[in-house]
Amino acid sequence: MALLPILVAPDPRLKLKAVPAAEVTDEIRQLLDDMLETMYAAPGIGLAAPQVGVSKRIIVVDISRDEEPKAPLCMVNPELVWLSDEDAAYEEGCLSVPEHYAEVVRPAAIRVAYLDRDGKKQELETDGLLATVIQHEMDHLDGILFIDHLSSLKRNMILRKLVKSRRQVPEPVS
Ligand code: K1U
Ligand code: ZN
Repeated sequence: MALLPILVAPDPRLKLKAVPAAEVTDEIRQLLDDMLETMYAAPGIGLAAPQVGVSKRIIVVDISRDEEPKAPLCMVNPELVWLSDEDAAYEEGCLSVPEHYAEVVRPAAIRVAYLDRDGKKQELETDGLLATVIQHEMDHLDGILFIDHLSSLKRNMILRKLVKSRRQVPEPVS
């Protein structure tokens, strides 16, 4: 297993539309394991492959609490097949937009079709935080960050702060 570096906005690789995985191979299973390890270490409750520089339609999610057993979800080529008419607002964060949080409104419940780590077709209907995190991660697959759901004023303020804080970190000596 390996910890993967997480890209930070405004990295242009975060704005690309990811391509479907042709099939679930051992290489994809290794990527899923590395993404889970990276997500738990961050710590986070979700991670999409584009955040670690891999432009493939793959996400991992685990919203279990520290005191609960781990409940990792691995989704390859996820597709939203139903969205509720009702909306819900959650305070969202993102490992690629560190130290910034904002309320985002999304459909409250979803049904998502995907391939599991064995390449088997699955469907999951869910709501609450899990529905929010899956939609947030699926947005990453289309190059969309949670700040793209905010006003351009708020988004640009956050992006300027991220650029400024990156300038203050010394470059690693190579
Ligand atoms: O960067 C990401 O896509 C992961 C992101 C997922 C997310 C969080 C909240 C709402 C929508 C999507 C995170 O995990 S940010 C970190 C976080 O929320 C968290 C970290 C540790 C414990 C609990 C939450
Ligand atoms: Zn994110």
